[in-house]
Amino acid sequence: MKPIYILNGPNLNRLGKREPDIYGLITLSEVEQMCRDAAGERPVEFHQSNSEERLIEWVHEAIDEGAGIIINPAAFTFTSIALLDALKMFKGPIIEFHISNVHRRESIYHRSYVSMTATTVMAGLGAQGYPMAVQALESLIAREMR
Ligand code: DHK
Repeated sequence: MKPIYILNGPNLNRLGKREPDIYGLITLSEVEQMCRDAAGERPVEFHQSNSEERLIEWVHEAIDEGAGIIINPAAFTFTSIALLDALKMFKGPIIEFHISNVHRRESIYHRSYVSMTATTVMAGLGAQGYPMAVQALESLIAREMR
């Protein structure tokens, strides 16, 4: 069974300590465990980096190895055409995930490059939304939706 890739962008390594009024108190390692539990027998590649290059390299790996991608690109959502170009090459379903409802925040968080290729967007569910994204991704994979 091909793995799913769960990729997290800049500053998410500080989850649990970072602006808890916006991002909550759950840590990224707790998020990882919730995702692995939700994935069941489906292998999971769970990664975080503050580097755009590293995130793009994991997308390239997913292009060759992965069944689906959940990506919280964080600030790169609104800045990176390079990340968009990498995701465009992925043939499986892509869920763009945001812990907060970016559309209810400052205008710098309103125009997403990733949404130009993502299959769907989940935002505002909090960190508890990650395992829901895993279930949604499994359904998209089963329906071969891109
Ligand atoms: C996380 C970030 O770091 C911000 O740059 C985004 C996103 C929102 C989140 O809600 O998960 O805008």
